[in-house]
Amino acid sequence: MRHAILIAALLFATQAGASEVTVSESWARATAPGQGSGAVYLRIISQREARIVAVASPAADSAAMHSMTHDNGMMKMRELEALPLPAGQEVELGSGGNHIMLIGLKRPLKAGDSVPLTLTIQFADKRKEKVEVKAQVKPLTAGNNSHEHHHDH
Ligand SMILES: [Cu+2]
Repeated sequence: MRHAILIAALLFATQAGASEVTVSESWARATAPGQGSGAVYLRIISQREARIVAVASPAADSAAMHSMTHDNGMMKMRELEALPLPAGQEVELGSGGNHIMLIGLKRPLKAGDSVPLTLTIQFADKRKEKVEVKAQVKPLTAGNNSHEHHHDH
């Protein structure tokens, strides 16, 4: 059933021209044993003005968008209600900045696995679209090593 809906959505997207939302370079960093949360990074571009309003993953109890700022050498993460996607402009959820946090991982993220993720996109006309993403898990040493996550939940 879910597949039928997905195929219908894809056919519609093809008829409409091209998919309006494109995700690329999605990846997650492998987690250390005992680490309860993980971060996912990706690049996303929407042809029309939109916002990411929700994220979800079957790999974790919950998922959220976070922003990260450095304040006097202290790293602070804040949950984002929504992430704006200006029309035609690539937005990066990257290490060192905004990211998607998986909280309460059901099992550790292992290099070579992939993490399924659903992004809920809302366009300016209030119409919503779900975008399925499969983030590749890369070794712990990938990306910016100084980006450590300390979540106390
Ligand atoms: Cu975070």
